[in-house]
Amino acid sequence: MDYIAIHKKWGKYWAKNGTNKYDPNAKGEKYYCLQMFPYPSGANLHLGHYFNYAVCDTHARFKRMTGSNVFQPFGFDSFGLPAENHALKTGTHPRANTVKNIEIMKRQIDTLGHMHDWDNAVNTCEPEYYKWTQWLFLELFKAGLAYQKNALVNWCSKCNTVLANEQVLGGECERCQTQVVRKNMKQWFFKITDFAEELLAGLDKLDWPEKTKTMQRNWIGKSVGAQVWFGDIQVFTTRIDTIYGATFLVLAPEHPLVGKYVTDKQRKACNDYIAKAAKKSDIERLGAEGEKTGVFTGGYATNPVNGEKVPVYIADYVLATYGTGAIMAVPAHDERDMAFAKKYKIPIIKVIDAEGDCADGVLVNSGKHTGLPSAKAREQITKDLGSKAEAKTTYRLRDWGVGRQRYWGCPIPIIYCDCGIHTAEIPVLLPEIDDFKPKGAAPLANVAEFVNCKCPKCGKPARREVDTLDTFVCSSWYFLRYPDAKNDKEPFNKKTAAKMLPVDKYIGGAEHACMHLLYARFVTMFLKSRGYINFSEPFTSLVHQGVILGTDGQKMSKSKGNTKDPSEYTSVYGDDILRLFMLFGFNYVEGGPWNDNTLKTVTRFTERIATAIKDVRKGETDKELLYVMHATIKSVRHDLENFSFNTAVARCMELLNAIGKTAGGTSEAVRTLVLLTAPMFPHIGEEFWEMLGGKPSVFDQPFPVADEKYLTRETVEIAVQVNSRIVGRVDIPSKADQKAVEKLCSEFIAGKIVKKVIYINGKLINFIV
Ligand code: ANZ
Ligand code: ZN
Repeated sequence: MDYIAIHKKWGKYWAKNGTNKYDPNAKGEKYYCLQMFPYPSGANLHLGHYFNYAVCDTHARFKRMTGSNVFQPFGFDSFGLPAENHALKTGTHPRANTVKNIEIMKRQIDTLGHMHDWDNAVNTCEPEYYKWTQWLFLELFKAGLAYQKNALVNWCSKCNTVLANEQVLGGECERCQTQVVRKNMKQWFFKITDFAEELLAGLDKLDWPEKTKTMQRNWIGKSVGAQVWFGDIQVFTTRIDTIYGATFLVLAPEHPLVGKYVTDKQRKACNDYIAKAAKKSDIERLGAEGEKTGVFTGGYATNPVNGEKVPVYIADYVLATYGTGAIMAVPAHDERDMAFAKKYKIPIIKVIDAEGDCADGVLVNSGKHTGLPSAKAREQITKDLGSKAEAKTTYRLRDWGVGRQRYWGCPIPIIYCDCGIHTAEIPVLLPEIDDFKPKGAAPLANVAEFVNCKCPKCGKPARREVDTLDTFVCSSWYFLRYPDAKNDKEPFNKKTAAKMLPVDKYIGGAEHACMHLLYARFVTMFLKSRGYINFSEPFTSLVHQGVILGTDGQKMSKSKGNTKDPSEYTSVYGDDILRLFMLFGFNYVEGGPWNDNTLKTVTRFTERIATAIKDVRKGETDKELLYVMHATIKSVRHDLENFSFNTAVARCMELLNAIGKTAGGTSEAVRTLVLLTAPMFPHIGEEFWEMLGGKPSVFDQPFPVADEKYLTRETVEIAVQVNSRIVGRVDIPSKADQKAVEKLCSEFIAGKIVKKVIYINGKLINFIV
């Protein structure tokens, strides 16, 4: 087959006839099928893109054929570091690069047969889009949820920018692996913490991978406990039941009360320690392996439950940003406190009698609370401490730092004037400049025409904000824009959003579990709270594709030299065969190492379908083929619905084999096979449909429906064993019970004494004689 010619032919046909256009008024229930949009940083699509876009398109086309009105838009996440770093490397302007790359990627997305409609495309670096990203910022600002504060931020000295906590992996910048340092800076934040409880509660109802939900739960990190005052030091604890065993307190090195407790004698040691701690990342500080270090302040506080004096230490395993930045340490029941107490020779008092050291149990050594079970004791002690304790729930989730000191991003629409901080008229356009290199300060600060403006309130000279927004802000709402991508009056029409959203199926990498997916949920909840939309969860159902590894079993990467260029395959076989190969060669959610042995299998399969079409025989379909055909329809429907593509292809191969074996007519089965496989190789599918005499597009045909009445075979063949060795096979009526089967097998046991019969329904009978 001339695959390349087939691709050209149908690509042209679709373009000319608008086959892939989305008609909001077409019949069928809307089905919003969305794949995470790509960064146009490198020029060419890689195999990961194919695995996401081409393979998922098979699901979308299947949904279309089963009667849904499928909306499967496409766009580009084009602001941000990847595009900017690429531009820095190649020396070209990020805009020029981005525009060029988008054109190339668009062509590739077209040729791979993705069923989308460029009329609905979004491109986040264009003012038509980012004007509304700025609108979102202003909405948050007006609601008091976008604010500035001085904060210790994660700073990457190579990217010259602030990173969100989520962008720091193992203490390193997720992009360039440079050690991240902490820097105190005034930053813009979104108050995602206001939605912590809703973000947590919403997870229960979502059809998402359990692992991803768990990651979000841990990231939000809800802790139910109490705040307790040891004098003026307030600690947060989840185990107030252990308070009689609190033999010391620990303040984070950054804690504001450190100065008050440090004695003259201890001052130098403390200052040295604080300086050292400032250089470590939170991850290093919390690491379980690391030795617990700290220093005595020389000061003491009072345990409110028994009036005893406890020494106050500084240690970096207590984080300033969590809870109250101070803890009561209970070495008998907390591993870190134990390690610390042993090192500094602090008393260890056991106060809980339990299976494990850290488990709940019954209180001992605990004054009047002795004998209470832990849960009851937590309640009672909190109550008995009166104003010195208070039940408290905390979250690990921090507000989202959104300011970036980079050029290639969405400008923050804020104006500073001596008379105050004001919102700017949008869009605030990103100026086209030549020197966009990061210098530690925002590159926009050097662009006088941009910075200098008139105060919208008093008319005096004022200055624009020069930080740009984290690119995750751009992608936190794009799914709302797609159904209304050309709207120049508002970010999206309320009615359209109500009709088209939420997204029914969202597909993308698992690495987005705690950033993009959390931010998008937050923005959705926020917009709902403002009455713009009527739903609080953007993505009803989520699928993560697996990772495709190199032939060596390692993650594909240029540095390892194990990458595969898709064009190596597509230039010979066209995109459809690559798609079919990916469908067949991998478990979609598991991924796995690249192995092109099965490439032959799928081309042979395709060629053999072509032959079956040419050799099609009129006449009645025999019973056996009808059975296989309907069983295949049933499985393929299930598999394409559930992203089990490899098994769907395998079942179609079985049907093809059955067609090859039958003595009866084949036209009905061949027609069914062509319809079942069409979504798996869309161009070839159209060609096959035409070869059968069908009128294009095959994707306007209904997907075959299994008829249950063919799914019970009248007879089945079972294996007959005597003493567990196979002695023959017999055909039995499929409804026959064990007694009837035994009778049919009597010839095998003639003259023998049967001691026991093992019958596996419809498969095997074993006579023990
Ligand atoms: C006393 C205690 C006794 C604790 C015990 C635990 C076990 P989660 O569940 O993760 O919220 N903690 C509180 N603030 C901290 C901070 N800023 N940095 C480091 N650790 C901090 O953990 C809550 C527990 O972590 C708190 O309960 C506190 O130690 C510690 F047998 O208080 B616990
Ligand atoms: Zn002013």
